[in-house]
Amino acid sequence: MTTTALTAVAAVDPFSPEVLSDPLPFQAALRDAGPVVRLTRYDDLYGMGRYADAHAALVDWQRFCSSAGVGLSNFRREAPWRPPSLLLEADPPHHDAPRRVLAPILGPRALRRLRERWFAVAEEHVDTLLAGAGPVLEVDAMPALAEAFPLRVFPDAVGIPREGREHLLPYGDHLFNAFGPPNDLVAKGAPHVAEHAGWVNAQCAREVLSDDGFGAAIWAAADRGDITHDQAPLVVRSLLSAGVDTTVHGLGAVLRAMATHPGAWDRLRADPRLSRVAFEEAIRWESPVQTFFRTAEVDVAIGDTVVPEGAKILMFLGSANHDPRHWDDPDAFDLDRDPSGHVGFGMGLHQCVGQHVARLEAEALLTALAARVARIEVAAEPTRHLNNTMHAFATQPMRLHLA
Ligand code: HEM
Ligand code: OVM
Repeated sequence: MTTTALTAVAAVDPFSPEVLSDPLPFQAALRDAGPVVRLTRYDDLYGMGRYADAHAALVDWQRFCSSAGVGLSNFRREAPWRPPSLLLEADPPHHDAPRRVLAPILGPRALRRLRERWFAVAEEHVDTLLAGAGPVLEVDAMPALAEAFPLRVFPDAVGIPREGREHLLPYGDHLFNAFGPPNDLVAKGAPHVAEHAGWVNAQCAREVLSDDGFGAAIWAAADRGDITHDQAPLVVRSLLSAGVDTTVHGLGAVLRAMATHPGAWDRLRADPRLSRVAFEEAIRWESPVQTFFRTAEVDVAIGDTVVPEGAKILMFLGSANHDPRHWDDPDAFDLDRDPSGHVGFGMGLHQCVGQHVARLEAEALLTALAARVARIEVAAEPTRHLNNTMHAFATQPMRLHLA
């Protein structure tokens, strides 16, 4: 790459509306510019867009730490906007106990108890949506499916009351914006943060939570001494922070894939077990969580560049998931590829602890749709919901052709 081309890539704002709405061209240029690039729009910021280098950094928590925050703001210099997460924004040894508590609560064994219920709710949800429709139902799949289904099952599984659940999506939207720079997206959310955060924080108290959900299991771990009683509400907060918007846009991604790949939908209908690999490939393809930052704990040499101690490094998960150095035809959604090893759920110590929850939601919803919907057709081009971290849809008008 020429020096001018490199300078041009380095000067791009990865959080500009242009890049957020269509990230692939910038990410391709970023990968071609080298294993690590200083992003000159921000002070002391570097970016990694290639699979091999982003993967290596994600598993190297000693040199690429999370406790200075996984957003642009460096918690060692600036006060965080909310008390840091005990999982996402912590390094070992502090990270270990909360992670050891949460992992089995959200693990495959524990989720077996929810499986039947979530499948039944998904069937009922799809039946209700299709009831009274003619042979074709035109809907916006974002509110009708991608938002409605997780908002029905997930808060119930955590054990929070019905009242006030409308705070969950805007809270998550602001949280994911706040990992980025203090741009217009953050300013737009700021006036309402206190209200949303106040409600979310209040739901983390033991008295508010049902006695049979993920929340109660976290408090029970505190009673056993696995975490302290002071830590319990913050661990519950992690579920309410990370568990809603992510799955909404993960489901949005797989619905987009099915609408634009009718052959894949035919195969999934014939064998709903394919919903698992379809969702995984959709997470790679769309990468609903596009980026997270790390902070250099020491000077780190990568190729010809030294990332100085204290600098922030932006990990482009979506770019790594589209790196042709690692994937064949990476921009294609392909049900026949093996998407494992994608970094859409992160990699290493902080790899998504809620990934089994997300997969079960997707499996339940896709299986229910497969039973009733013969074809999913794009009715109009989707519109994007811009967020500093999330690759998200605002609307996806679709026509569901009943089976
Ligand atoms: C961590 C993505 C669903 C809870 C992460 C990370 C990513 C991610 C990329 C790694 C962050 C890092 O390395 O700094 C996603 C996506 C989801 C999803 C794409 C849906 C498609 C969920 C759900 C929950 C959840 C449903 C809760 C039930 C968490 C928590 C962490 C995390 C608590 C922090 C783990 C740690 O630091 O040890 N997620 N997530 N996520 N996720 Fe998810
Ligand atoms: C947390 C948290 C918040 C946002 C995202 C996330 C994707 C975790 O509070 O622990 O992981």
